[in-house]
Amino acid sequence: MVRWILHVDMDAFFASVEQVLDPSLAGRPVIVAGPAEGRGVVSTASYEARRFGVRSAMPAAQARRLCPGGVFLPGNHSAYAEYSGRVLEVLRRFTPLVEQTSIDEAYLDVSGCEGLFGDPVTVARRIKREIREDTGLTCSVGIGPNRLLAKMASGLEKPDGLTLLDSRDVPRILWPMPAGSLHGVGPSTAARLRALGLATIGDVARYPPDLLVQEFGVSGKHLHEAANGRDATPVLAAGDVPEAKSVSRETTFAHDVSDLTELERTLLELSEDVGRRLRRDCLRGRTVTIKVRKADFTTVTRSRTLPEATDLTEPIYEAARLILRDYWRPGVSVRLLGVGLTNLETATGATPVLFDPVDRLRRVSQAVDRIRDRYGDRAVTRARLLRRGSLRDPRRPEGGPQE
Ligand code: TTP
Ligand code: MG
Repeated sequence: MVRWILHVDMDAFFASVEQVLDPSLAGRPVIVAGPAEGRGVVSTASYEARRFGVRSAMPAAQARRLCPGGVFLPGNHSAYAEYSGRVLEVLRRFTPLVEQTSIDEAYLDVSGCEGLFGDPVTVARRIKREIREDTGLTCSVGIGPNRLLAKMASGLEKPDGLTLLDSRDVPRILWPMPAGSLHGVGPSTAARLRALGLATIGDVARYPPDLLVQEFGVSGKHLHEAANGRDATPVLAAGDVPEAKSVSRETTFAHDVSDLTELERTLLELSEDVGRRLRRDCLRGRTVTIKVRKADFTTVTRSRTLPEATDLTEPIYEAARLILRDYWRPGVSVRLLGVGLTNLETATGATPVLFDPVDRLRRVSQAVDRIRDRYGDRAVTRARLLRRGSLRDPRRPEGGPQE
């Protein structure tokens, strides 16, 4: 059976919801952003505002300069969550295999839908129509034989697009695009690819895979596959908990460290990385584990279980710090430190509750994650990480538990 995956991504989502809620805003440049006086950033801008050069994650003050006539709104997250839920309801009419990956995107595996709803293009058209009828919003739908091609396709004809990207279109359509536009390639990977002389997706596709693996480890293999338009990741229905998965990060120090403050600062960096990955993958976990490898190579792992599952940096860090303090004695010299989360559950499909303080924290974290995804890890940092100079370079993990 041919596999058909749809990727649905709402157009200018927050701004479009504002335009639906207040029809006088239709057709106008709407910018959802934090306060321009402060250090607010743009969450998103309507396509009318994008014509002025306004983009997500741009400082609000800059957006005001580019688009002085824009309608600036502070954001109404409970409304966005409600509309997100309504879109999801529409999608679930077509198949239970709907995997929501962010507030405004989802993958659907429609391989089995042909008999009921027709071919994937017909399904996509119906989805677009029903979303529009039920919510007033437009979306862009990408269709592909796998998640990757569906995702790349949905971005090709925004807004209100419907694009099919077949494997045989990969050389013609994907290969001329910049390597950084390949899904999963962030700014730092893109920079490393450029350093290897790989500017386009095609350059990556044609580069010897073993050299990519040498440079990027396992992700080199994924890069090679993705650049060639291949991806075997399944679409998971809500509630399909990923089995025995853990998310962990670890680092080997350039010199063994025995200073507790330095170790705690590293724990915070690692907890931040773990939290970011959890939030990106819509996962939460309950058990925090730290791993300490001493200078003599003896390794211990200690765990602590939280009262409830989390994807936030702060509780992960607090638990990790308590475990470390419990273990650490003056004179212990540490070679490697790791933080991991197990006992994971999927947060996929859950409509976020937007009023409690924990969720506020989560929204802040998500905003920071997005800025980092776009501008690199150093774009935003916690005050505590700055206290002792700049962040060090990302270090390679050394053995031990991985995702
Ligand atoms: P996106 O789907 O990336 O952007 P979008 O829906 O606004 O525009 P389009 O898909 O048409 O290009 O993100 C979905 C929502 O997530 C977006 O409406 C607002 C929020 N968001 C942020 O808060 N900060 C960001 O940096 C980005 C990219 C999105
Ligand atoms: Mg979108």
